[in-house]
Amino acid sequence: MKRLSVLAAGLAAAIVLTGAAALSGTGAMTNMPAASVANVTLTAEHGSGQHGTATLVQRGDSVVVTLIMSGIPVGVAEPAHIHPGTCAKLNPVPRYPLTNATNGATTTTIKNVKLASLLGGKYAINVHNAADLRIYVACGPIK
Ligand SMILES: [Cu+2]
Repeated sequence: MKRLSVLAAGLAAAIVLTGAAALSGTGAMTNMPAASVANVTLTAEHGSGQHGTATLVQRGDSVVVTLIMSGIPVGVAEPAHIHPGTCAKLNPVPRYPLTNATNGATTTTIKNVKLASLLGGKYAINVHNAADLRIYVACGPIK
């Protein structure tokens, strides 16, 4: 059911975007609004078996990040952040902390940030082992 609801949310976002483009009255690429939704796939690292998705949505001056993970041990909350860099070469200093990741959805509102500034492969979302922060258990690039 979780996967279905994620698909439904993505579909709803696509419909909203399509509607916004239609209402803008122009199809010219140069006049297209900046992307307001970004989807990130987090894959397991270091054999953690943990993976997930993140959805970043621009809401006014804030970006709302919804992180949905699976494979995290029951009752464990793992630190998660947006870091500069790529998953292959991550700057260890977080740029934006996220709400700790659990099995299920966690949501963070990052104030005063434009989604566009996070796009283009300059940042990645990572999740850390709760007992040893140096161990990354999952990572996904923000494209
Ligand atoms: Cu981190």
